[in-house]
Amino acid sequence: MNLSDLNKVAVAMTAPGKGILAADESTGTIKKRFDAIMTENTEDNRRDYREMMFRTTEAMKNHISGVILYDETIWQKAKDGTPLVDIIKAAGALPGIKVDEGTKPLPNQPGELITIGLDRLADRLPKYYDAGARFAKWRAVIDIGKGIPSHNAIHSNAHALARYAALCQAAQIVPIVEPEVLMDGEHDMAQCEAVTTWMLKETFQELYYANVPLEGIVLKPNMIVPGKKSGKPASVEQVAEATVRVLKNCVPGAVSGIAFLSGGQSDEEATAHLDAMNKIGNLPWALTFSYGRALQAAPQKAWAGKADNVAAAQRAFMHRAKMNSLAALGQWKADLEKKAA
Ligand code: 5MM
Repeated sequence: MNLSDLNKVAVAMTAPGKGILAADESTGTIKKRFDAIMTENTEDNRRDYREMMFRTTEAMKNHISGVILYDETIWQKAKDGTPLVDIIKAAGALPGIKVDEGTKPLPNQPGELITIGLDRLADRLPKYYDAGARFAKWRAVIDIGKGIPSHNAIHSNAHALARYAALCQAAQIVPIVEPEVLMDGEHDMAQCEAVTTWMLKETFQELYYANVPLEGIVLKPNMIVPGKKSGKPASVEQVAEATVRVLKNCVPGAVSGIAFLSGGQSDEEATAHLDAMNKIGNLPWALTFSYGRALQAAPQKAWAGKADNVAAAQRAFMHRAKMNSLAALGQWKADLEKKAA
């Protein structure tokens, strides 16, 4: 492992004013997104949709540091035969790859999941590196509910994240470590804070046991928000303060950068929360975005599966990328949203 080169990639992924486009929806997840815009989930439609974003040159060049791809996409070619990976690279962004193979029920733990995909990972990583991937992603999913999460779910998922991270670094690929505490459910903000703290502490302990140098990873955490069904909304400032508090308590300063998931927040909420955290400032890590839904909901709606709508969809993608880029600098203002509408 060349740690200095890994660190350069991790720093580039969280460069000032830039963030990551999470376009790694598995075929089942993208189907749900396409169903919502009444678009058939075909290989060509998936390619056309993603090509539309990757060819939004100004957004990719100025606001996007890297793109997380699904296995199908990393091998896919654009309509004119150019590999999609080459389009991403030409825009100055880094290609990345989701390497987990989804989740399975965790044995003896009703309602809890374990992320799978470690078995052949050491063989798969060099192929992704050769295809252009310079970073990878593995997502652990922790649900809050009656009697859960269990220690077993927290520990098993943290252990898998650490094993994945060590394998990636050995293959000269920067691991995005994503321990996601879901915002579905009735729990309040204090429960989200307690469980996220537990999961992050366990994850960094396991990364330490696995000898993973933190200068060569990017952390992708959830923000501290109340459960969607809690009925207790939180202000932007409350979310920002709680999230920064948890990160300060759990994340060593050696970590190269932090890129949040959006987790089902509205587009504007995800932007406002990131901006408020960066306005607090004086933190040891760069704080940016690695959004899936909060970057793509607007362009998906504008595109609606129609070639005639590509320009409108690109404008929508450009707008969200720019807003989140400003938020990553702590320079976003709510009235910028209205101006673009
Ligand atoms: C883009 O969605 C990713 C893949 O999801 P599936 O494996 O379920 O198909 C997902 O891992 C995503 O990268 C993160 O959760 C962040 O996305 P959001 O939408 O929460 O910002």
